[in-house]
Amino acid sequence: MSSDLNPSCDIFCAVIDNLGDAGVCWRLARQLAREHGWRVRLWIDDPSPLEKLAPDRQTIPVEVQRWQGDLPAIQPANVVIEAFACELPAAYLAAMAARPRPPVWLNLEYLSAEEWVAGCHALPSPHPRLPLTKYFFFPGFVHGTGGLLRERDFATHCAAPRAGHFVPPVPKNGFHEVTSTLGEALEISLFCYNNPALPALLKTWRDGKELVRCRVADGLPRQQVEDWLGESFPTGCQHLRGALELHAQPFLPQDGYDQLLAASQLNFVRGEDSLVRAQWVERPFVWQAYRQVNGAHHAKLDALLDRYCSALEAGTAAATRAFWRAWNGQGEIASGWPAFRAALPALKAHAPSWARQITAHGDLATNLVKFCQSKL
Ligand code: TRH
Repeated sequence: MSSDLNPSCDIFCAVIDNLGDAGVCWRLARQLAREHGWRVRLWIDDPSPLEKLAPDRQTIPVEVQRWQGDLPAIQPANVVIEAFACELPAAYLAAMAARPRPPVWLNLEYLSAEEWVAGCHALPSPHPRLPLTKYFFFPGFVHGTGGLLRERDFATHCAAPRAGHFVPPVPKNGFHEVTSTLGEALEISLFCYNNPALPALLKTWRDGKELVRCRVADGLPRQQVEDWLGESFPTGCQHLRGALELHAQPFLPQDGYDQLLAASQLNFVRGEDSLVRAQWVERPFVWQAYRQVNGAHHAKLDALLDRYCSALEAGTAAATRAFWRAWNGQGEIASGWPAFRAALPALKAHAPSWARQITAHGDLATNLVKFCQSKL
């Protein structure tokens, strides 16, 4: 049994269909190891997303193990984190129950701003058969939740972009460097799921009076822009259509993506982890929630809007709600753009106090360490 000061920790992660499961688990593992001295093993069924999220992960003191089916007979850690209810291997669960002092067992939940989250955070759930108790650990924006993932050195690593991480894409395959004559551009980053509102938004920017420079993330965003362009748009390529300059951005490591967000004036983000990062860089942002079949993502969207807009002037709040909802399939995006564009200076001014407000009750890793220390 290691000392309680630097416990061992097993994090289990099942990669569903995007990058966030691996993105969140890697970020948590890295922070527990680097900032809290925990001895962390990350058990992940598909480690491939880590290749691009964290190419430097060999330099981080986290042991990454491929998890497929049952694990070999191993000694469970002092702390076991089951990410997003991924179901622990049966043999591992039995080994947990066989320990003289069972591990602290947490289920790391998905992020939501909804009111009910604080009431469910840290609730115990006794195992029906085994002498084990699982605790629900909910990230969140308010006191009484587990807080949000944020590294201690966030401000420094974001302030000084490291060479090679975020650089404007160099035109490739003979694509000429495009330059526009409209002067200063509105710098936008685009990271989204398939979004029916995107073509209308691209058209609005193309036909507008202001130059918009949009850095398009690889994957679904780039494919949708390529469809809209009607011609190839490979990574590193740039196209100019009217007032819209489109850059096919290479996928960046997580720290590099933070720097892209910080270098932009408006960030379109999605899911969970990029949503949080967009708030740390203190820029206006638009969130596309991960679509849920029963439409539950609309409640998540409105819950975050309620909190985020509560301190905003009425016109800014209304423009933000209308545009975010249109981006999530509720309303017409083109008509929402002018008011939202006009609200950007107010949203930029709001961003620092919002970031302070949502970090006021501690970061997720530190809150998790404190919770576990109270149980070890
Ligand atoms: O990829 P996502 O849609 O992940 C989603 C969510 O996590 C969602 O909650 C979950 O239910 C679903 O997966 C299964 O969005 P998210 O959460 O923003 O994760 C993307 C990660 O990719 C994040 O860590 C940021 C990172 N990223 C980079 O590191 N570099 C890049 O260039 C880009 C565009 C993203």
